[in-house]
Amino acid sequence: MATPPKRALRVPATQTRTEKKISIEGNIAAGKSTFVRLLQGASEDWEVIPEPIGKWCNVQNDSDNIYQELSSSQKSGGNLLQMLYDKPSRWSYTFQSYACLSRVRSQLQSPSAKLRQAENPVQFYERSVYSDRYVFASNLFESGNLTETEWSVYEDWHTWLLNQFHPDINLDAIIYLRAQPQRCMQRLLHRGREEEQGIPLEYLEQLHFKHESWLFHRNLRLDFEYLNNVPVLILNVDDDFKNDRIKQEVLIDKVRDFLTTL
Ligand code: UDP
Ligand code: DCM
Ligand code: MG
Repeated sequence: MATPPKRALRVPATQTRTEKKISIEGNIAAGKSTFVRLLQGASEDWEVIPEPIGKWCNVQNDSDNIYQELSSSQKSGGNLLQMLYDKPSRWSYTFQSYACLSRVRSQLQSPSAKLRQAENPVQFYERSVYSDRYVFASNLFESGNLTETEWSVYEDWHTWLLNQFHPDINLDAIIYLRAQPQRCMQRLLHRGREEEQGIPLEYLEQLHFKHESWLFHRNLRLDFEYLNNVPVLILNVDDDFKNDRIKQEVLIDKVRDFLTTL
C-alpha cells in the first residue's frame, strides 16, 4: 500500500488557541534578535520563533533526498540574501516569495509541549508576514525593484495565502522596536553580516519610514482589517540595551505590563 504523503502537523484553525502570538518588528539591525533572546530567558511561558534567515542565505530543498548523499560543504545552496543585495531588480521577487513562504512555514509550528502546559503562553515572532509585505516588498516595488506585474502577483498570493491560514497566523499584538536609521546603520556595521555591508543609509531610511507609517502613525492602508486594531507597544531602543541590565529589566517590565492589557 502506498504511504500517504507526510504532512506537517499544525494546530487546527481554532478560536480557542490559548497562546498569544506577538510579532517583534523593527528595522534591519534595530536589535530584534537581541531582544527576543532576552524574552526567551525572561519567562517559562514565553517561546521565541526567530526569523528563518539561515534559509535565505543557504537555499535548499529540505525534502530532496539527493542532499542526504552530500557532505555539508557540498550541500551549500544559493545565497538569496546576497543575490538580493547584489542585484535587487533581478532577485527581489524571488527573495520576497521565499522569505514569506519560509516564514509562514516556521510560524505555523505548533507551540512546544512546554508552552502548551504554560498558564499564560506567548509565542514571540521575529517579524511577520505583514512586514514582509508592507515594509520590504512594498518598498522594493516603490523603488522599482519589483515590476507592476510582480507586485500584483505577490499581493494576490499573499492575500490568498493568509486568508487560508486565518486565524492560525493572526497576531494578537505587535511590539515595535523603534530606532533611528543611523543607529541601525551603526549596529548593522558592528554585526558585520557580509551580505549587508553595502546597504546605504538611504535604504534604512526608506524602511524606517515604512515602519513609522505602519506602526507609529498607523496610517498605512492594510488589506487585513483586523490588523488595523491590533495593539502596538512601541519601545525606543536607540540606547544600548544589550549591555545594560537595568534597561533590559525596564523593557521586559513594559512587555509584561503590555501583556496584561491583551
Ligand atoms: N546591538 C547592540 N546593542 C543593542 C542591541 C543590539 O550592540 O542594544 C548589536 C547586536 O549585538 C548586533 C547588532 O546590534 O551586533 C544588531 O542586533 P540584532 O542582530 O539583534 O538586530 P536585528 O537585525 O535582529 O534587529
Ligand atoms: N529582509 C528582506 N525582506 C524581508 C525580510 C528581511 O529583505 N521580507 C532582509 C533584511 C535583512 C535581513 O533580511 O538584510 C533580515 O535581517 P534582520 O533581522 O537583521 O533585519
Ligand atoms: Mg535578527
